[in-house]
Amino acid sequence: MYKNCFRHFRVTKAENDIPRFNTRRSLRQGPNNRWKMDSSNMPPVTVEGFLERKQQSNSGGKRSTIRSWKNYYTVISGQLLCFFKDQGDFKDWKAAAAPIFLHNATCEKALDYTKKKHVIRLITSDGSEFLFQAANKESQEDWQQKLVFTSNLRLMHHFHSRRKNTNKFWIRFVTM
Ligand code: I3P
Repeated sequence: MYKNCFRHFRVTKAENDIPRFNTRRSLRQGPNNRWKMDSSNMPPVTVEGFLERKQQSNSGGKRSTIRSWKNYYTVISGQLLCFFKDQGDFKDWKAAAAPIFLHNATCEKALDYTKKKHVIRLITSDGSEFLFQAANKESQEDWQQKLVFTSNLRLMHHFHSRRKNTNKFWIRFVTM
């Protein structure tokens, strides 16, 4: 069943270029392009803190046109990597960018990227590539470890379905 769901998920992302995995109740795009999440429905947070982020490529490995570094209060919640303006917005679960689905992503230290220190490269299962800069070596280790661990987890915390007559898909979080 999970295999089937995952295939649907990949099709959606290919169609839209960016991951749009709203949860029906727990994640909605609110005013000002904010992603409003319902904390009561979100899975546990394993790491949080500020990271600089740069998107190198979109889904399918297509070069990203928005290439500047942005600072986000970044959180791993379940198998999602979520982005907030600051800690206050995180408390309200008002996300500043679409979350990244970590299942089957690859993550390594970006040793070939020499312009900044403590940079991690994340490539998602649909071929999107992101660079993340941590504040120091310890933080880089911590984030990398948790990103790798989370990416390698079986698809078990999410359930998603397609609504009739729309192209929208949802992932619902289920407690297992
Ligand atoms: C980008 C910005 C990034 C830079 C990127 C630029 O310009 O300067 O910092 O990446 O270079 O396109 P803008 O802010 O106008 O979008 P690096 O820091 O990695 O050099 P790139 O296009 O070579 O990735």
